[in-house]
Amino acid sequence: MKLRYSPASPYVRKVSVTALELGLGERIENLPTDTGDKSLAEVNPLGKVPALTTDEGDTLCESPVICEYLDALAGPKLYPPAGPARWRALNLAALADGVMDAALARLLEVRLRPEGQRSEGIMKHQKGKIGRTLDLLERQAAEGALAEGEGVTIGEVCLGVALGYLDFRFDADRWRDGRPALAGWYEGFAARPSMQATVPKAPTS
Ligand SMILES: N[C@@H](CCC(=O)N[C@@H](CS)C(=O)NCC(=O)O)C(=O)O
Repeated sequence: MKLRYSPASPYVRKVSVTALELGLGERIENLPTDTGDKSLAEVNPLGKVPALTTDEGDTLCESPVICEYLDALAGPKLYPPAGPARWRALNLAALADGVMDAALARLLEVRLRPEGQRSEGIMKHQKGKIGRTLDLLERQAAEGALAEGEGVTIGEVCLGVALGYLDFRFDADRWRDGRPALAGWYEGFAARPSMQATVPKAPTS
């Protein structure tokens, strides 16, 4: 399989962590890709990474689809069967994806607009989404609702990657302050080999 890849993208990291958790690391070739590349638009008309071309030659777009595909291929492991546990995992994944989306939107506001033209309102709006979501997850972590060890699901994978992205891009925000349970959970999750092998490298996207 071939993965359109950027080492700084949290969505790509989510796919890579998923693959490693499933023992699929060796089967995926990372193709470093600039999102402005014409060749990316040929496989994914949305022009986004990640995009995964399967051994059958089909290209899957969007990290939630790719992660579920990988789990179907080598699992099931990260997606619980139909029922409450599955909804919990998918909802956690959706919240964590929302944190990534808000963090990326905030970053792009800083990156793409010259100083003077940036919207403080948009940046505050995105920061608010992240803060409220992390407060909810702090309460869940304090209740022991976040899985560890062999019990982790796609929800925890997405959350771990989202928190790692905040460290990478918005370290100065100190998301751990006032959230000791979430910080404690993340410390354990970040030590997993799949996370250690995928630490974001270059501040380029
Ligand atoms: N919802 C998508 C988001 C992917 C995404 O936004 N990737 C960024 C890189 S972090 C990208 O390719 N941006 C280029 C663009 O939107 O044109 C997913 O989960 O895969």
